[in-house]
Amino acid sequence: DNGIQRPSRETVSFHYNARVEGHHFGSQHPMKPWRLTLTKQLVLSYGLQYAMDMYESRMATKAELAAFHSEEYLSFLARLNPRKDLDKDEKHLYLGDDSTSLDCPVFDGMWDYFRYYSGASLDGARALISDQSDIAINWSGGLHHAHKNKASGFCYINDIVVAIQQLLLTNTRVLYIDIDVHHGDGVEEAFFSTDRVLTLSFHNFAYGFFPETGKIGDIGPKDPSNAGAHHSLNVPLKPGISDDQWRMTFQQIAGAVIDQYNPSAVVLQCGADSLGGDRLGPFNLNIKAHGSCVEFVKDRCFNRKLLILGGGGYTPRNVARCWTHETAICVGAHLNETIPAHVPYRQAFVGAEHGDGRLYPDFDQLQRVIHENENTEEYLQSLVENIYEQLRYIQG
Ligand code: ZLV
Ligand code: CA
Ligand code: ZN
Repeated sequence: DNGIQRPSRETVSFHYNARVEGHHFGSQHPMKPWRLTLTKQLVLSYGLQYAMDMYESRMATKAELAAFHSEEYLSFLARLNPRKDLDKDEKHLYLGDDSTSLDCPVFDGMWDYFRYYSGASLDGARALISDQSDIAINWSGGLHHAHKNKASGFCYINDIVVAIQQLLLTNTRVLYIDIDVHHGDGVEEAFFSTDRVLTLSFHNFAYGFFPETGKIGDIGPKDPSNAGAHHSLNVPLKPGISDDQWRMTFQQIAGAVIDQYNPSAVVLQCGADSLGGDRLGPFNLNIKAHGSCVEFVKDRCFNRKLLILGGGGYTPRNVARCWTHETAICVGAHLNETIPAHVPYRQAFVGAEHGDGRLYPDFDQLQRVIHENENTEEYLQSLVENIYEQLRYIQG
């Protein structure tokens, strides 16, 4: 014992504005902002609001978003509404061609929706910078595919990039970790040429699986004199990864990256589409395995600022379970396995197919589609060794 005392607990702040909830991408679209209603209700029913500072987030301004996005693109988004006849070229330029623009439809109130989820990430980043908070949470954010000039994969505004830009005002190095089942391509691209942000994405990689980028050898600019060389790291996993394999791979890699890069702030995107039973993702993870990443990063990042964001997640009851569990990890609480009787929408969590009113149902026993595990121990070990090799070029 060296006599140095650990302050008893970190201050956790929760950034949310319920006005994100009422927005709809369309009835056939997998992205349901309603999952945020369910998450909020579950967090409140467990009483977690008494263990955190709760902030009603404000809308980000256009000027704040212009730190990353172009003025032209933002003006286009601000003018969009479903009753407007769109110029075909402009639509193609900003929302993609006719097949991809189904991913990013035009819907009512979209500009407000973008500014609310981005405002919450910015508020979180500022609470960390001003030392009002040690761990800031925004489950409505984490929209990692948006580019400077273009919407992509359900993401129009990249709240992660603007939040990281904020953190860079007072932090020399920011580490971005992304456990959404999709590759965090927009964030990687935004910080491709700098060594002040290291991006690390774990994702499913397969031909035909969106966005089809993020191979193990994709480590940043090829030109070694570019500061960003070696500062993009990717862990391409295969369908069906087990809880134990995930924990091992994540801890070996994230642990080594944190130690080597030594950031003063970490942003963790917690996309819940890496859970078993997700409508889009082919992984088999249970909630506690997903949450083990938050636990691990929180422990390793004692004395560093931590921004926790949402992301994908297409089976709303499991998204709510997952992010409630992860909120509890942040505040250091243990939650009862039985979901409180008084939670609104409790029926979403009951019934044999919906997890019997439990917080931690065993997805292997619930899933209708079981994704066979294609990850061998040899394959995963080769990924870990490959990353260790890359880390020799990183200076902390
Ligand atoms: O979770 O989409 O595969 C962060 C995130 O990472 C594609 N999109 C695109 C490329 C051409 N295709 C097909 C376009 C389909 C448009 C509608 C769906 C509709 C119903 C059910 C599933 C999808 C869908 N779209 C599944 N995967 C896609 C991906 C985009 C995935 C974005 C993940 C976002 C929030
Ligand atoms: Ca990812
Ligand atoms: Zn995703």
